[in-house]
Amino acid sequence: MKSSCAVLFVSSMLVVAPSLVMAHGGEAGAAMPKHDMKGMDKSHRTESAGHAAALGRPADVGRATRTIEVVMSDNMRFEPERIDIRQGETVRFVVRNSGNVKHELVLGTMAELKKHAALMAKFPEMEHEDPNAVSVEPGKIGEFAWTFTKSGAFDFACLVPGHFEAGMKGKIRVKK
Ligand SMILES: [Cu+2]
Repeated sequence: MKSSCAVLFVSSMLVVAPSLVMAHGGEAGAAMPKHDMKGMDKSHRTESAGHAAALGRPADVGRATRTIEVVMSDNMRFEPERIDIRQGETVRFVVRNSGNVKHELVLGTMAELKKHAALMAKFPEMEHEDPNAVSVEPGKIGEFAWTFTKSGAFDFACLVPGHFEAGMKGKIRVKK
């Protein structure tokens, strides 16, 4: 109860803050960087929903027809690096971080992942809340489910700054 009140308070502050800034023209300069960052994050999220469309759609873990375990390690590799999926399958990804630093698994196309990695380099603190991604702390397990509605070759990667560049990526093949 207490925490949901806090969340409500914070989100209403976020809604109110920009109009306060507008009202006090003199403060607009100081508030600008934060406002820009918010706009940035928002457009980034919209874009991520676009990633989702290229591969399929988010699903409830409980509706998964198949579970795939993926291990992420500090040698900047996913195990397995190649995943074969049949079109229409709903997959529950159980993602374990066996390393000592945070890793994440983000589904997308290579072009989108590269663009996203560049954004992460600029905003290292950016957290993923997107349904096509999971961030996992060291020693922990995260999961999400995804329905692969389209056939084709797709990709996944860890977009923690430097990891993608070090080769932390894998391939997904969705067969008809
Ligand atoms: Cu990583």
